[in-house]
Amino acid sequence: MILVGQYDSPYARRVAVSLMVLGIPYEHDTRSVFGDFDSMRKTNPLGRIPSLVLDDGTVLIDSAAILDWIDESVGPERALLPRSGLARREALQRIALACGAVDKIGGGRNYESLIRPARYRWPEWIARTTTQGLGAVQAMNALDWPEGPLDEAGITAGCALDYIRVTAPELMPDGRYPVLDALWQRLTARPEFQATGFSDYAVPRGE
Ligand SMILES: N[C@@H](CCC(=O)N[C@@H](CS)C(=O)NCC(=O)O)C(=O)O
Repeated sequence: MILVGQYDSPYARRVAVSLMVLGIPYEHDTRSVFGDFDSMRKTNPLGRIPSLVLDDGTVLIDSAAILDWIDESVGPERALLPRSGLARREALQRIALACGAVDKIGGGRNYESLIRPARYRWPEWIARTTTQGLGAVQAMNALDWPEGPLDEAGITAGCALDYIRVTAPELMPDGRYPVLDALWQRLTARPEFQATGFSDYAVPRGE
């Protein structure tokens, strides 16, 4: 199978880390969602990442749908998301906060302030999406993140935190969110995170 999407996308990265945690081998297609837009649209009509191309040629799109397929493939004993009940609800809540923070800080603030040409930028929108993203970060910081085997909530939180810390470091200075500092340190030390690390935010900059 082929995972399409660079690891500076926390959505692509959470799929990559999940595949590694489960020991599922994959090839990595590193086309850029911006630089290879026309080619990317042939894989996913939305022109977004991640996609997962299965061995029979089927293309799965959207990280949640891909992770759902992975969990179903490995069976309930190894699935990374609890099957039902309170544990599932709590995990989904954590995933919603982590993905929501990325949507607002990445797809909102970063795209608006880094990609959109300066003359078209809307400061109020940047402020609003930053407030929303940081609301999710603060809510995550108020939770307990017990140590244990990597599951989908932890993987998604780690990818989101690393994305925010690399692309918008001024939003998460050391010490402001101590629970998340410790969680980020613990998770990014894991081999699956080390193997999918990134330090450059490879999107075109607006004028
Ligand atoms: N809900 C989607 C979100 C995917 C997403 O936002 N991907 C970003 C990269 S992090 C992307 O493709 N952005 C380019 C665009 O939307 O034009 C998922 O979970 O896969």
